[in-house]
Amino acid sequence: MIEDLQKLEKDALAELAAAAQEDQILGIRTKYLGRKGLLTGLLRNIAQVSKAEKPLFGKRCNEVKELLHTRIEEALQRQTRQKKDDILIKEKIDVTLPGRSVKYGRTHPVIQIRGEICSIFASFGFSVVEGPEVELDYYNFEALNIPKDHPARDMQDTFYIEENIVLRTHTSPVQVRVMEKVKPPVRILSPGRVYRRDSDVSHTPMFHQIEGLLVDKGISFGDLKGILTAFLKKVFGEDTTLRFRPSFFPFTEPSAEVDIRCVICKGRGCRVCGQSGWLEILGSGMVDPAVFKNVGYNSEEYSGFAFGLGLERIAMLKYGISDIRLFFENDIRFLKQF
Ligand code: 2NL
Repeated sequence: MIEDLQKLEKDALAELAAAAQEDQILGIRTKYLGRKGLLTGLLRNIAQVSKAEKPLFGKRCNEVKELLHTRIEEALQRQTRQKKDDILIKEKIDVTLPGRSVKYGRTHPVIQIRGEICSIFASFGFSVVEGPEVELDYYNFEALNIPKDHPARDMQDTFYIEENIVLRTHTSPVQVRVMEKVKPPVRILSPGRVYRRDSDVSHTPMFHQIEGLLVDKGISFGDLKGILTAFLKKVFGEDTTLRFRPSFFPFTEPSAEVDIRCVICKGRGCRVCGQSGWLEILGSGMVDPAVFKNVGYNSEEYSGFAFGLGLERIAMLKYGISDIRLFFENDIRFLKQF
């Protein structure tokens, strides 16, 4: 019996030394120390041991039980520690690695120009107003004295939603809506997206426009020249030379295009100005009495001027960009430069 006990102890310790997994260790515990385990079985058979040997056998049994119990607990603790170490090695965080940098966006060049122009006119006392991009034919054309047979109203030039609903081709309808609601004096600026069926290096189907309108008693063409000259000198520099050239718009009379001396060649003639030495910047004029009549203003009492310009064109001239489509490709390498 004593020999059996000795063998049991040796076997158990050898099995424990070879056990790597938690369930293997738990299996050894059940096998030897469990209620139906081998050591428990030996103790149950103590009756077969001679009287003289009984005390020694009992003592040895308890010693073996103690020893196995302690060794099994140790093995389990080692196992738990090993599991934690494995996780730490696998999911190690290197705190010395450099952080991931945040990529900053920036304001689109067209929107930068819009901000500049709005602040200049704000300093002249103009307020900024916005309105719908999907507009009634009446506000986009009819109220602005654009006749039914005007080429701008053709399907080739305008996006039609329905027979009487269009994508606005300019932001003038915003100003008509304001004049319908408020009496003069009016001093407003209307920036926004406009849409025309056109597409090449200098035209996109959508572009940004700013229009301005000033209506009061006694406003003359001299006021138009004074305000637009002050404005263009602020955008392109105080030494900018201007030219007011007679033109035609259905909603202004008289009308004038405003050109500046070419910023690229200083007037000598180049590819950008088409050898003319001048750059077309904006269209303008004194509001036509027909438009005043449509909004219920008395053109005997009030007069005013209006103007409109394309923001992409201004940004192209200011930054020397030759293809308008670059503004809308969302290429970060292009946008980062402004
Ligand atoms: C251009 C020319 C212009 C206007 C816009 C306007 C608005 C009202 C009444 C009269 Cl409500 N006129 N706007 C006037 C002259 C020219 O724009 O070449 N735009 C890109």
